[in-house]
Amino acid sequence: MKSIKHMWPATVVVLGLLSPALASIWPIPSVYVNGTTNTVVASAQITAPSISSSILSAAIRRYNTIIEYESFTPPTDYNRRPPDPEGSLTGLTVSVDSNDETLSLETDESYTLDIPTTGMAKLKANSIYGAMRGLETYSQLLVANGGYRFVKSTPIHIEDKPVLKHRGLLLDTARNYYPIGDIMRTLDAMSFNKMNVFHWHIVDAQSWPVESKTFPDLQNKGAYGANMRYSYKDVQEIIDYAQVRGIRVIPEFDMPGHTYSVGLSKPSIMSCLNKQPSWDNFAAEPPSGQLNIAKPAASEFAVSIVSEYVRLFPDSVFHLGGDEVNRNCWEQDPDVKLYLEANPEESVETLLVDFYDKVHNAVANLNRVGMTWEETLFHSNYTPPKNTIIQAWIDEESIPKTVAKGYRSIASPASAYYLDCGHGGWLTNVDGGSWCDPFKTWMHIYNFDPMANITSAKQRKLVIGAEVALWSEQSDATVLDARLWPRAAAMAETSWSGKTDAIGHVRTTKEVTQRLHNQRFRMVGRGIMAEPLQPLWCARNPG
Ligand code: CP6
Repeated sequence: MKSIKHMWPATVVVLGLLSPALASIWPIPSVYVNGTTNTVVASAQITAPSISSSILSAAIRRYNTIIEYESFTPPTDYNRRPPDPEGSLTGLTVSVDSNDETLSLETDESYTLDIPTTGMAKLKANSIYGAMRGLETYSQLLVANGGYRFVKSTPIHIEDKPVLKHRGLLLDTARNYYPIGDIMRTLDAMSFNKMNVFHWHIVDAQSWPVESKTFPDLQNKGAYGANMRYSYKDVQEIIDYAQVRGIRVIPEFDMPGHTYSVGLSKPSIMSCLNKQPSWDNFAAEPPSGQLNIAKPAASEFAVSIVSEYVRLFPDSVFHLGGDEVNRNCWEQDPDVKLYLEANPEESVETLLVDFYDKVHNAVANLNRVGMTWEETLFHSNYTPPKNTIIQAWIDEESIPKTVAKGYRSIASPASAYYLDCGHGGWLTNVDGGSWCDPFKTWMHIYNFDPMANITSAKQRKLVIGAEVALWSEQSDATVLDARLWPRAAAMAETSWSGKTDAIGHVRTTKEVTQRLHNQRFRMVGRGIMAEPLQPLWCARNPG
């Protein structure tokens, strides 16, 4: 990059140190250079003369609508005299190097945005998805005050790109059902925060809401009810809705544990189905039930599930679950016992390794990359293929441990990123205050560093992402927005912008509070029922 100082004689500031009145962009861009003019918005209209991507055109229409209807005054500006109107903005032109619509882990999301004191703003990106991120930033720069709309402190030069490539949100739609409209609103909110992966924990022990063409009874018997189902068409709509927002959908079919709902239609391939009341000797949660790993039909079933759903979900990553298996369930199973008597060289451990191997091979043979919870790597004798993405959740140290083994890691420590653990004493009589406190404040989330305790540059590169998780034992659509937002936005910023600013200063929650609160108000204005962080008074009287 050319010298910023040379190109921009006006004040050169790192945004992280700016007063929130100047700009309220969330997540904060990596390079932000500004002047001192207050540009009035004559037109904010976005145009893209040479763009052929229908996905980017749709994004431009969407942002034109947001911009047209949004008249957002950050609460931090309420008590401020409107700036003197000076320059005049006449719109934004967007250009991209490529109209390729492929969306993957490797997608380049960088962009540059220039807003002059007078004239047309310019947004440039390598990919259409980078352009989308820039559109979001542009929309956030427009503020209303005193009857005008402004972009304050122009000229503005922004160069931006994410620190982590995978900035995800897990939603569990099996413990409780979420209508697709609520999922779509969640995707909207993710795009407002530049998040790019919807990890759809679509099935679990308690229900199987998604249609299966191979085994229709999975859904017929496994969904909670006729109006609590996801058809192929619903899934397709979610995937399309996500893609036009630059969001990948990674499906998770959690196996061999967490599968009681499979037993409703396929009891013959199950172990320890519905052991009541001693379910806790057999499973992490009631109702108990795991695929019977001694039966070839069980792994064949698992492989059929992978083959079916890679066709429905186009993303190159497919999540196989693999977490929280209960050995006792298999040790007590009569079929497993018979099998092991006949095959004394085998054990529950070898059967489990075999199972993992079959599903991971199926994923590889279908040209997908496997993703799995950390137990597959750490709590079994299995060696996953080297390209497997390991989602670390049990312990914060699991992330450094994963990358030390040479695997790519997604940071989802329960201690920081589980928005609703389900371990608040809801079934197990565990009193609150365990290692998994069910409520984390946005500050706790913001303070967590996915790179903590990883010093080697090579290993830091293997931390490719971070994910917050909303497990739904105690959530459904009635509480969705407030459980997620703005807490998920805290991780959205640390995963996009990193923990430090351009001069190496670690951002503190104190410095970012007002800006996050402004983002919360922006989200509310856009239809997301995010929680307040503080009394409105504090936002109006920052300091
Ligand atoms: N369901 C599934 C869950 C959890 C996991 N997998 C979970 C475990 C512990 C806590 C929260 C959630 N409810 N399928 C673990 C990945 Cl504290």
